Amino acid sequence: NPIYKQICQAKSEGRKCFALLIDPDEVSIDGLPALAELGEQTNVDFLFVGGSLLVHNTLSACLQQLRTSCNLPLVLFPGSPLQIDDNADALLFLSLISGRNPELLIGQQVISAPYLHHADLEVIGTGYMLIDGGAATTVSYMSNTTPIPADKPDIAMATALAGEMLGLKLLYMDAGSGARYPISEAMIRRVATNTQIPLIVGGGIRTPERAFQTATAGADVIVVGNAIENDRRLLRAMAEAVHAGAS
Ligand code: 1GP
Repeated sequence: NPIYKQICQAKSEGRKCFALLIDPDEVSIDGLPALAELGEQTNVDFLFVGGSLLVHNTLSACLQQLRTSCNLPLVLFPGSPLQIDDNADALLFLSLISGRNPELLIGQQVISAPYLHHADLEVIGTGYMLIDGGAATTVSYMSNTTPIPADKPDIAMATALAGEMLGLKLLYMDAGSGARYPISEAMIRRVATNTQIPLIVGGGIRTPERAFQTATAGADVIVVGNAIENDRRLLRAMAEAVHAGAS
């Protein structure tokens, strides 16, 4: 079942999805089978895989290890066009619509499109929006863009609407990995109530309560990375909180 269809189906049934973000730089390959197994036991919906740099060049090994250890859908969340690998099921084809850096709006997509054309991957066009998370996180440095101010829900809403009108299939609002403040409920609600396509939200979500609030404010897919890297025991409560959410 294609990933995009799964996300849309869950949305139409009012079911919230939980995505665990795995940064290949932050995990040991040997530890992945246990994490994947725990992910299945706790009803994680998707494994997102990607990172800003991939300094250890372990993306392929990481995906292969996950593939052999579990049946969870593997979705690439690429930090660069070098992170294309058809050991995954799908790829979020990101355009950084919150920024004004043409390379990340269309330039890198032009470079990667011919490769993706021949790759065995479901490609999902995604409007990626960086929201200020209160710290100069890696992603705003790497992208050379200014994030949307956290207290300007109307800018987020207008940006999301533009992405939807351009025909993008998903929206991903990200406060950046390890953000000090996750995205406010007010901003999520403003975007969710004004758009129809599925909304992914992540960045700085550290507690099950926050995950629940994020879902209830209108996010369809809630992404958590750091908090689980720091404490795997949080995974069950996080996934349960997301699945209990409704909007
Ligand atoms: C980052 O949205 C993801 O791109 C997840 O962020 O690692 O802070 O959970 P965290």
